[in-house]
Amino acid sequence: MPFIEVPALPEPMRLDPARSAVVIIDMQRDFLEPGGFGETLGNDVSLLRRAVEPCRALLAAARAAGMLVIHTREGHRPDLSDAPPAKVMRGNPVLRIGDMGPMGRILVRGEMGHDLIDELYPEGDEPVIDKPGKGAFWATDLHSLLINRGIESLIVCGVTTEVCVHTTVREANDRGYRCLVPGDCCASYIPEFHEVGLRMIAAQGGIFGWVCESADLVAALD
Ligand code: C5J
Repeated sequence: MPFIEVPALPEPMRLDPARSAVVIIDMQRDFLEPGGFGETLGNDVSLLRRAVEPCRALLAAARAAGMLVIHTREGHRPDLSDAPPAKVMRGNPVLRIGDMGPMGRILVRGEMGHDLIDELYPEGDEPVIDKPGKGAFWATDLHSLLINRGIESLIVCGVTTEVCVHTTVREANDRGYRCLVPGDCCASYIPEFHEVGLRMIAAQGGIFGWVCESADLVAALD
């Protein structure tokens, strides 16, 4: 597929689909379903559902265009040796990371809650990056996986906008990747943070990247 141009802020973005990857951040039960990490922190997890259908449609278009699709999951080793005490002990949640909840141990790899939601489950050999932090580059092999495939632009989707999506976009920007964020493919427990988070990406001439509507991206990939 030749270069595509996507209407975006702060300006239209030109993308080479062969050198671009879709990165879906943390669309896990622990964040989207009742009884998981997100709910233990006092959040209304239903607020994240709005990103599911736009992500599903974008994934279908990206797969049809032959693009690389990568999924991430936030979580920790069962012995929590990669979980900073500052993260485990913060706040006053109903259950802490590692505690047993209705979907297994909270934010622990291999548990039901840690896995991706059925609607956005990886297909074929799509890589899944297990990350202990907020950013998808910290303590993972994502950067080498992208370099080795000649990827220069990322389409970053998922949850939550101002936390793991933002951290990943910032990390990617410093590593030289051009990032496009389809805003409706992201969501937050705090809707105003979602809105401001998207504005922060595209502000100052696109200080972290570009922001678009997923329908425009899907149409460009068609
Ligand atoms: C959070 C995430 N919010 N995936 N993780 O702790 O945004």
